[in-house]
Amino acid sequence: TKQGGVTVWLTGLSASGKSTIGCALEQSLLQRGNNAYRLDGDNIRFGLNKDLGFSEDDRNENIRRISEVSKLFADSCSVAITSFISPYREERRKARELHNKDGLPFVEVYVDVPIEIAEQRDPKGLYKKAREGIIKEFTGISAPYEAPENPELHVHTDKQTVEESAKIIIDYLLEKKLI
Ligand code: GGZ
Repeated sequence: TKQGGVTVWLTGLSASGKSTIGCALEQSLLQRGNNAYRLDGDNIRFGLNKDLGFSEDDRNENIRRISEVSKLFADSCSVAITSFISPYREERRKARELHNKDGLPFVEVYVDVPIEIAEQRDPKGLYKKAREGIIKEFTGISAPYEAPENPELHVHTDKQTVEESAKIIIDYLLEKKLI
């Protein structure tokens, strides 16, 4: 039978590991012969959403558009993998609802890491700039992050490797017969 589509929605702080896990997940899906497509800041915030910044309104519009696009990919029988902070619970709920009303499955994955560890990683020096007040409204420092209460999956990137986290997601998709 043909693969059905699904959206795997990764949420978590900056430097939590969303993009890295998304890449690993995409690779293993493609190797298994599944269609997969990754949406992340590099292909969305510099294109479709280049008019948006990081105010609460802009983040919500960012997530709304990404929800619509991921739904289209899922509808085309692909595994859509989204890697965005998506800090607001209500907007993630709306993304789920948008999928569910079209009968498309939505798998929320909380990519969890203590903020201290994310701040130590600071691969782009953004936490430092946020502490210095150079970047305003930075998630976890001067803007909220509302952790998921009931995600389908919860991975801890300070305790699990990228491969382990990706495998947890693949195993879930297999168990639920979504791939
Ligand atoms: C949070 C910011 C900010 C502010 C720039 N707050 O680690 P990164 O660099 O590569 O990922 C972060 C990315 C967040 O964009 P999202 O589209 O995922 O955010 S949201 O879902 O909230 O709309 C970070 C960078 O953009 N960045 N300024 N103020 N992250």
